[in-house]
Amino acid sequence: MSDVVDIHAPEGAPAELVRWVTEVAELTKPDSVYWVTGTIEERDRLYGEMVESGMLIKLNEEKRPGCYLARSAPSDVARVEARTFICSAKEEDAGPTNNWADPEKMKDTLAGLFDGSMRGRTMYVIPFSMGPLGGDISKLGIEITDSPYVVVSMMIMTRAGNAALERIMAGEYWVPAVHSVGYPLADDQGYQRPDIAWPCNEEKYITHFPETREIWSYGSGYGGNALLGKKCYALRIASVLARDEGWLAEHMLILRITGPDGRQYHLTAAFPSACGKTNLAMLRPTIPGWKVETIGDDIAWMRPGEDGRLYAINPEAGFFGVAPGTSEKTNPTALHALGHDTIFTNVALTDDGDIWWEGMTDEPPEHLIDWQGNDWTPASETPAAHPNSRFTVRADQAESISPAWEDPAGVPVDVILFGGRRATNVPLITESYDWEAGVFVGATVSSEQTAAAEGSVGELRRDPFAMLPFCGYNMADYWAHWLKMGKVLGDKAPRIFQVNWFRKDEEGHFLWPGFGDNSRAIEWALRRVNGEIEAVDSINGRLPKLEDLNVEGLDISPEHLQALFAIDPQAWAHEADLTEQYFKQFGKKLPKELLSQLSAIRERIGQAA
Ligand code: O2Y
Ligand code: MN
Repeated sequence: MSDVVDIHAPEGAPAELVRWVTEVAELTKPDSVYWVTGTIEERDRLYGEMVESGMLIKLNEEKRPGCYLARSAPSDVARVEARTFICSAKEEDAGPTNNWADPEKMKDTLAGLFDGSMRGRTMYVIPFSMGPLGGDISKLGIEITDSPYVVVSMMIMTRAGNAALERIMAGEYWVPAVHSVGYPLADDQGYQRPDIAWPCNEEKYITHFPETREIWSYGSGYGGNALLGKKCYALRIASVLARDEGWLAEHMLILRITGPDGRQYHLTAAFPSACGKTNLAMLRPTIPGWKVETIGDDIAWMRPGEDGRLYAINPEAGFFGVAPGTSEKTNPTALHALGHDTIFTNVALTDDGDIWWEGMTDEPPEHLIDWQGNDWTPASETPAAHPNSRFTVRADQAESISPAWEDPAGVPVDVILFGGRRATNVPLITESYDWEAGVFVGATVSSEQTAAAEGSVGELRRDPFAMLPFCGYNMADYWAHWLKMGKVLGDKAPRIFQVNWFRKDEEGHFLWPGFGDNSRAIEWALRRVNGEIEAVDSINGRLPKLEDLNVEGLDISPEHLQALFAIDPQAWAHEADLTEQYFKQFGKKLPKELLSQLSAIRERIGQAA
């Protein structure tokens, strides 16, 4: 069998691009190479081919026009952090919070795995832009993949196709990313096997090379492992680019908020998984006169503008959101966005060709086909939809999308929020004293573990800047970069706040209703930015005077309100000890400013005790 593949390079393709695609094709040995152009006809042809092959199920065209359901292999249902590697030349540049692998050894391992990995398949070449095409903050990439599901998903999640290729042809910088599901349809002897609905490999490697700015992903067809524009590029590789070029690549949603007086504010917010980030990105405020629009739900790229302020873009073009729990009550905006042209992965199928997941309705349907293709009834012991089942949908299908969401210049950021899931200690909202204190909050943000599978229940799981699995270099160097950015921005820097929607009373009930009422805490932050109100100094920042938090129309007792903001110096002394311990792993790289912040907190604890 011949291993020579015609790569069908488009006319005018730069030599470097032709060489790279040729090298990947010679290694992976696909049957054919196809360059993705990004047209609707191309997308629909791919959908048709995937329905034909059994990889997608077409949903009821009357109920959900243009929608499809994919069911993954049970072993390929989420990002695989344990198989995610930062392959920097020096181990210390990956740092203690990343899996490090020697780049040369990893390249050898990958060469073995990718050798012939696309036999019998089409190799797709997807040029894409992260961020509006041609924008100052945007960047280009090319993903090579053997998965048509990845192609149609990248068409939703990025600006993919000829417009991006033209910019690459014109000589703009681009990041190379190679992906294979690792399920060739023939071996080196030419023996063939049939394809399956969700090809993947038990062995998985999600690898990043920060020095050469490359991504290689093997063995998974799912989400963040395979749609390489998202976590791999827009966070892990982009965080390295941002460090070197003086900007920020962050795991943050972006909102535009308009007050009753018409003034517009922009807010970015970092939250660890399972803290309601998508719901906040599509917030419907319960306080009259305020309007919230979505600019991004997951990632923000932020760069100082000519006026010295920090400008943010959403590098993505779509949402890859968790389906379970999305309902008319929790997030009507998301639910409405999913009415058409959406790919659903691992949700349940109704008898009339529609979709369902836990939490979508109060009562489940009487019969479903579950995410693994089995009959399901309310008596079944397993969930109908996988807990990490997803929707992939264009961002502009959300009715909350802001007219500014594709502004290539980005939006000027007024406020940065850091949130965790804390039952105790952390107040509903706290304003950091200054940028450095805010960086300390971002660096130490944590959630109490709720499931035994995550470790000891109640123990703090740190997720600094919600970047733990996404920072492409040493976390302590990343904090130093944030501190440096604070110096660059000076008095034009956004104000930093910490929020916690999850504080509980002694009986374990949530003290705060959350969802749309989170707008009340945000309103307080914006009034602070506006200089309208005073705040009260406390151990870890400034707290609202209770009369300044708008609780009109909210059923919350004065005791609960007090409890939401209660600060126990003893508990904070314990937190400070835990922080000191946590910082130790970063050794000499830990910025001294963070130790000074810890001392300042201890001093304030001493004064409060
Ligand atoms: O499991 C996956 O592959 C998806 S993870 C994900 C998807 C969208 C937005 N954020 C995340 C995340 O893990 O932060
Ligand atoms: Mn995320």
